Amino acid sequence: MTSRTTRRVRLLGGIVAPLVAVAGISLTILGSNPAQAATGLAAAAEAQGRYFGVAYATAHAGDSTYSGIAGSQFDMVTPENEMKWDTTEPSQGSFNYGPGDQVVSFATSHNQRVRGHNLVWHSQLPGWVSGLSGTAAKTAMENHITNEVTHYKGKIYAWDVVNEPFNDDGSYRTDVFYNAFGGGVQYIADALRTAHAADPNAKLYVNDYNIEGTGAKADAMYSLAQQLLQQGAPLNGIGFETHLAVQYGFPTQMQQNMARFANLGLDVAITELDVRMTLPETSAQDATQSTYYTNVINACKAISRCVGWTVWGVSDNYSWVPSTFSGQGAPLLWNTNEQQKPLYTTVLNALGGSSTPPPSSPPPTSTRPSTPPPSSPPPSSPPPTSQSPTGPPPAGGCTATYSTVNQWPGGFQANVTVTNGSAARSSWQVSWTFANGQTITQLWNGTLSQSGSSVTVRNVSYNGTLGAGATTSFGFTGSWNGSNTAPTNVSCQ
Ligand code: 9MR
Repeated sequence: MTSRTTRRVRLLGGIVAPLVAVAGISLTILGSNPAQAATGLAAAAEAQGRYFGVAYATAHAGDSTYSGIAGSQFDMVTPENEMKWDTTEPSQGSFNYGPGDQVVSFATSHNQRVRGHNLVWHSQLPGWVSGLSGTAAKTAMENHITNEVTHYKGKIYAWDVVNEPFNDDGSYRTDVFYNAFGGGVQYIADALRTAHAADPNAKLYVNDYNIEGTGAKADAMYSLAQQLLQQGAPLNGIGFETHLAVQYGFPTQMQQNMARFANLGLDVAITELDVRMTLPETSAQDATQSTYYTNVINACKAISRCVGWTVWGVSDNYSWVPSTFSGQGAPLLWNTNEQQKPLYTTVLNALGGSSTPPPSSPPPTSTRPSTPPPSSPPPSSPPPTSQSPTGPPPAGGCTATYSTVNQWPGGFQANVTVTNGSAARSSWQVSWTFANGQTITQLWNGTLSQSGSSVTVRNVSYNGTLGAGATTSFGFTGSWNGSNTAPTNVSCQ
């Protein structure tokens, strides 16, 4: 967001577009977080199948309070600036992944996943790119995406492939990419396809601000999502930045607005949450801020396909707000002295957590929803089926449970939960043979090999490590013909 958006534009309350369930769209659900128990906000989010993330900046890595909070309270990390074009390809063909690698390494060492931010954006764009046109611009965009996504392949849970494509009135920003491809849908579809080719397992998002509530900009994003899905572009989710301000009101019908995107078969996520106010901080503004945070937590909790929240920074002292909006600040959960604010407890409670958990409570292990939302695909045929192993997992072994979670003519979605035995492990693999010649078309949170009817799925980098008794899961969509029985020979090792 740039200074031109110094005020949250109050969008006129519009009519919520009819909720549309589009037949045949591949569903995506997320895999589990790492097995190590999360604490605080992350634990509370995980307990109801979501994540709680933070924008992390390597510039503050030397501040141990900052790093300590970032490493312990969150289970998802977004690099605040380190993966943007001006850092990663400052001159053409010269790539710099040092800062981004540092963020990935921080996340890995704290068992956190990473949202990649971002690949294509009009801002923080080096001059050599803005000066291109036509084929040269197209090639530069595709080359940048391919290089960066390939560099981080297997390490990124989700990419903001295209960031902030719209003006506040819902028209496209006519940036270098829009101009080169001759339209918004064209460059965004191309960017998504290019990213998908480089890392088929990463979730691919379009991300923007001022689309949280209903209005022209949200409608424009909705129309874009529909067009992308209609042409089969690999779009998995929409990011709602959610930079709010107490003085501009809460977005109109946020939950309903996000739900219509989820009902297209997409994930939705709160990607850059903060709520600023005019300084000095007052108790009245604090109260409004608490209400807004609570509303945002509740809006996401009410939508099955809302996968999690990310706050845009740890503490007020490092927030982007004061330098962008003169006289405003205090938008985050820790204050300028990096002390927890009462707002922290408000958010924790809204998530369903408690700041003083009973010592006997077990840490959360399995963290993802095991079923897709009721609103997702084309429900037609038979009820979901599931195949479960009997008895506890053997010591040193693991078990896998296969569930058909949705099925429609010619297609289906399934989920496999892996439960570790009594010995910690760093990798796993699950195998089975399909009885009816089913073919997997897209798989997430695992690495697939399928030869004829024989399937083997191995862990990906972020879900191989499982403590004793811990669980994780992967999912996939597939095609079937004739019948689609769940395999009974699922093995885990
Ligand atoms: O927080 C980021 C700040 O440090 C940068 O100076 C700024 C540059 O544009 O970008 C900030 O992050 C933005 C994010 O990448 C995209 N959405 C709006 C965020 C706040 O401006």
